[in-house]
Amino acid sequence: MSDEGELDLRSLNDEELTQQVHDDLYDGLKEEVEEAVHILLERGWTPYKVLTEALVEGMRIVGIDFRDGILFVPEVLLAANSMKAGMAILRPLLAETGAPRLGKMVIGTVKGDIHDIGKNLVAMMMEGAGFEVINIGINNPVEKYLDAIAEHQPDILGMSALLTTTMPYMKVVIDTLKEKGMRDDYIVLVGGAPLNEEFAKAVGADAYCRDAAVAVETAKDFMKRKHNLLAASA
Ligand code: B12
Repeated sequence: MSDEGELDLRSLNDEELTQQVHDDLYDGLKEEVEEAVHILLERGWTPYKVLTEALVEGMRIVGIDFRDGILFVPEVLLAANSMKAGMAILRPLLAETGAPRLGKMVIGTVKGDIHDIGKNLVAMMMEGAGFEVINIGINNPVEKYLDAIAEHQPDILGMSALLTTTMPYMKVVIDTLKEKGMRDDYIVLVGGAPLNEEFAKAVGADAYCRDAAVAVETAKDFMKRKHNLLAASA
């Protein structure tokens, strides 16, 4: 929709409004996306439903047209900023569970890679599930991961990569952990669109997670195992 912003978003039903969010995200209309997120929440949508059905689905469509050469970097940047604005509204709501802390995670995108939407989404969902998350941002060389691990002593290390050229860097980080005899002290989860399970296994990660919901389930699983092991050895 490229009209003069005259469209009254409140007059749309849920389905039309969701469609409109996809269009507004595509067009990089940050304020419209923010308004629609507020309206969907007011209508009783859960933050998770808004996140997945309105925002993530919208970004998926952007991804297809980027791949096909219909959208270019500047447009995708605007879309990404709109997505982030929507996520910023949802973040405190998702984190508001009051659940007891399940564990601690350090998460960051690897060196050479500046994609951070998926990583931030995982961070948000993990917080929402009760994990303490230290998000170390994008373009992280191995030293940054090591510093964060030393400082925060997490249970889980999460690495994100969206490029086939940057995903091998995960192995550099894991190999460094091995060299230092620290690999088994952490649960290493990896994610990003070009990865898969075989890759995760090949680089020595504990698991590949295809999305944020799987990341939460996988993290909980591993934490349960860790506690059982600790209990057994006590
Ligand atoms: C948005 C975007 C950008 C934005 C990034 C903005 C930002 N702040 O993130 C901008 C415009 C900057 C960008 C730049 C580039 N991009 Co780009 N980008 C995308 C796009 C369209 C969407 C990515 C996204 O945000 N998806 C939405 C989120 C929610 O999904 P997600 O990232 O996959 O994350 C989920 C899971 O993967 C998983 N997950 C992710 N991380 C982690 C981490 C852990 C620990 C776990 C457990 C799970 C997990 O959970 C997440 C949530 O469910 C993708 C297309 C695509 N299909 O992925 C291309 C894409 C990744 N980009 C691509 C390219 C080529 C580039 C550029 C090289 C373009 C250029 N010519 O400059 C640059 C590289 C910049 C760099 N050095 O990093 C290619 C990569 C191709 C390849 N095979 O390597 C893609 C696939 C597009 C394409 N088909 O051509 N890009």
